[in-house]
Amino acid sequence: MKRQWRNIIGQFAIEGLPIEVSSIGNGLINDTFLVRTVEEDVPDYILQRINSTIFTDVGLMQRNIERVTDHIRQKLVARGESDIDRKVLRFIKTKSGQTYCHIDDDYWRMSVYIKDSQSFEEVTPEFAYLTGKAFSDFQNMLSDLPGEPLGNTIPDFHNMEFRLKQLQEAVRDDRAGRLAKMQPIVNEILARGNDMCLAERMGREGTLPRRITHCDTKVNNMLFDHNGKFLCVIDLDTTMPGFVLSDFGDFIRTAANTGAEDDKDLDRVKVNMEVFRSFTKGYLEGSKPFITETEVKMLPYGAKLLTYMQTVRFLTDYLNGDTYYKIKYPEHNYDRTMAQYTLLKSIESHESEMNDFINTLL
Ligand code: GN1
Ligand code: MG
Repeated sequence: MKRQWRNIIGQFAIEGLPIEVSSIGNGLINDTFLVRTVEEDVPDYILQRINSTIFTDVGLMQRNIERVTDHIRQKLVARGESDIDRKVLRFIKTKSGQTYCHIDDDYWRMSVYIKDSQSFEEVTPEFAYLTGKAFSDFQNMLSDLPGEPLGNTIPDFHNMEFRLKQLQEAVRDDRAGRLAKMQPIVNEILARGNDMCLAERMGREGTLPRRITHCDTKVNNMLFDHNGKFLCVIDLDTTMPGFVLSDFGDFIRTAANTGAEDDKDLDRVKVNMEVFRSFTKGYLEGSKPFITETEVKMLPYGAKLLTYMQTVRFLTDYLNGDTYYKIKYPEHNYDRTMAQYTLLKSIESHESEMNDFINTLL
């Protein structure tokens, strides 16, 4: 193992002897590595380089994560759950007691790698139901987090008005000279702007509450065991105050898409209504203790909103010349934009069917 790795890992109070570091996961923001240890009875670890251009207040983010994981752990203990280390992330402190370390220009953190776990890019309807239940349980457990509200890790992160403003600035500046090609889509996107800012208006009027939300409930941010049973939610960076629509919507956007987030074959991209129905059923069963009727009725809107928001964000990044998301090839953000936009139109065409389904559950 390279000296540079030894130096970083050596900052943390891990058990065992690290022998190998390899890339893992496919997040678009941070860099994630698996650190294997030599001993059989000692865990392996996840090491992450935090993208501090995007997460500008690493201390605040780590404090949020610490509070969230401690609280969930306490709840699981109180319930008498078994196998708790596979149901909530456990972060490793540095030898000086910090939740992250800062070396040269990089910020690093480590957590225990959850044994025998796997992640997926899509789920079967059966597992969507269980995931919906487990996921609302995550929100439910956090509904009585004591103390101050969590900090806003990235201000305005899921604020649609702000995201549209960023798109308008990207259009105005046309920094990468890509606007001409995108103008028709830009027009179609902006035409939906007013409708898509409804949640923000309701938030201001006090008719839609802010709760603790994960804000990145992509299906690949969830771990499952080898039988496909939900274990835990990972990637807690953006856990902060938000609307339940965010988390419901991001799950549908990713797990109920018959294609990939960046599919070049747009014929593959559609909303899978069976996954939608199963997840919704599970989600509503688990969210009963806290969710309001207004929130329930707006869940299909949430699926549309998050897909719209992701279209706007990929489009903005494409127009800006790919400054935010990691890309694997030059037109990657173009393909992502088109795939998300296609999914948005599919969700729009199923919206009344989604609403009808919700009404049958109410
Ligand atoms: C990013 O880091 P990752 O890949 O889990 C992004 C999300 C987007 C997602 C799109 C901090 O999540 O908001 O929905 O990509 N995270 C941040 O796949 O911007
Ligand atoms: Mg992730």
